[in-house]
Amino acid sequence: MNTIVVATSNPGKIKEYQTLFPNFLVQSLKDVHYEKEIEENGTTFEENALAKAKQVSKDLGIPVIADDSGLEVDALHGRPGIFSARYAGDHNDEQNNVKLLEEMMGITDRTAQFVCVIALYFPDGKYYLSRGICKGEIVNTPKGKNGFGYDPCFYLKAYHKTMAELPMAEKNKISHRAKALNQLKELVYENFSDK
Ligand code: ITT
Repeated sequence: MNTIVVATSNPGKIKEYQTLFPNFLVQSLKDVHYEKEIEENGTTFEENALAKAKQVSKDLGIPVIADDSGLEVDALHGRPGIFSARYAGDHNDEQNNVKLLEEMMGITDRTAQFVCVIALYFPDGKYYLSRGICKGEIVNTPKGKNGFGYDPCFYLKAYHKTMAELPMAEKNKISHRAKALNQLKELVYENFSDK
């Protein structure tokens, strides 16, 4: 089976990529035994996605996908943004959600968006970037068990549900990640399939 390496340590992202690419074997950094630290010092999703994909692609000598994503809340002037994973603690989804709802207490403007930037990097230095956005609102009380990260706090008006109440197949039709990936799908099929 053709493989795609996604330069991520986030199991939630890997599950989604595997469902989005049913004909490929999607491998995480752990799966390919990549243990080197990856610096995410960028000031934008684009810079961080590129840094992750570039480092791993150069080291492994193969094309690599990376994803930098997060939640931008309008009333918080776009925070937590690129710091979404480390907002309250180190990659602690539960603590992040508690902190978010505390910060949003008493605020009536609940609008927010999920952002995902995907970088596809080739070892010869060629690369592509794509950005996907999904708009919603921050709830008062988290709901749902699916997905990961801020999904239980992210309400989708059209579905009357939080992102964490949607089955993965539904999330994958409308998510920021799916939208970003759709723009790169052709390139992935061209470059990752056996010719
Ligand atoms: P890698 O860098 O190893 O890929 P990470 O979790 O650190 O994993 P990011 O720096 O891109 O990745 O941070 C993404 C964070 O944004 C993630 O941990 C969640 O808190 C949030 N996030 C991104 N996409 C999300 C989604 O689809 N649903 C809910 N939260 C999401």
